Amino acid sequence: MPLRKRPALPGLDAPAILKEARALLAPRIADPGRRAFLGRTLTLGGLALLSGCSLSDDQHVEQTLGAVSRFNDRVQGWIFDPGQLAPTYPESMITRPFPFNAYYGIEDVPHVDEAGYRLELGGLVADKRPWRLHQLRAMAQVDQVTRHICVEGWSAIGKWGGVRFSDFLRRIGADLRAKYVGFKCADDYYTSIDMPTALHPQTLLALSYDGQPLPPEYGFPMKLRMPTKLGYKNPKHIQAVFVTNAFPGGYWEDQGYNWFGGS
Ligand SMILES: Nc1nc2c(c(=O)[nH]1)N[C@H]1C(S)=C(S)[C@@H](COP(=O)(O)O)O[C@H]1N2
Ligand SMILES: [Mo]
Repeated sequence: MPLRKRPALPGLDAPAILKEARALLAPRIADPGRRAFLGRTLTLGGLALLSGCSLSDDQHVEQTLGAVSRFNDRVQGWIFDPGQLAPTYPESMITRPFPFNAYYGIEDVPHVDEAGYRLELGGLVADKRPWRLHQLRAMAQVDQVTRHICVEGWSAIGKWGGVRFSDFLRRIGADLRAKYVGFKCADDYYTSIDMPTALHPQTLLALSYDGQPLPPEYGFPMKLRMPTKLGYKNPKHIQAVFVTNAFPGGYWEDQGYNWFGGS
């Protein structure tokens, strides 16, 4: 049992709450000295002040950690440098076989049929005509060998090819001043990203994996591949793309994962 001197808030696990708050705040503090400082100085009172929420019960704790996470989104958005590139790797470093992950097992991977497939467009987009795969293949293609980092504790290097997402957004007349781009997937997964990341030069609407059409398990017919973001921000089996100023959330983000999810 951890020794607690003054249980100021009976029923609340203070060390656990502070640990989670530090984890939400720390990734973006580059200087180890300042990270350690945060580790020593963040108290429940400080957390309540920072978030503007009282910590009187579990529901308030949830709200507070949510507020910390949104604060972290703003900081990450603010320090995100649209010109800074994520590392790329030689093909000899590709992880084989590349790991599969989803919120279900590999036996439940959706198999999308190319003949009937249309990518739907919505929101602040001038030309909402749906797209077929061959139209995307006709656009300029880029290949990229980058590292995918999953919060479940693994990372792997893979090679994705496809259309620069910024080219696609310009082509459909997306409002590039809008805040968010949202994605709906064939398996009920959904997520959303900030516009600066959508326009980042390494953000790809990926149609291929390792030189072959994207296999079903890695997201056929297409996934959004962003080496600047954690795995759960990279939607597979995209069915619809929409541009909006209304916060769209995401499958894991709505369950508490940090929304910005930078890597
Ligand atoms: N449609 C969809 N996209 C998804 C997921 C999912 O369950 N469904 N899982 C995410 C998570 S948590 C990870 S780590 C990666 C895994 O991609 P991979 O199978 O290519 O390794 O997909 C992301 N995109
Ligand atoms: Mo993940």
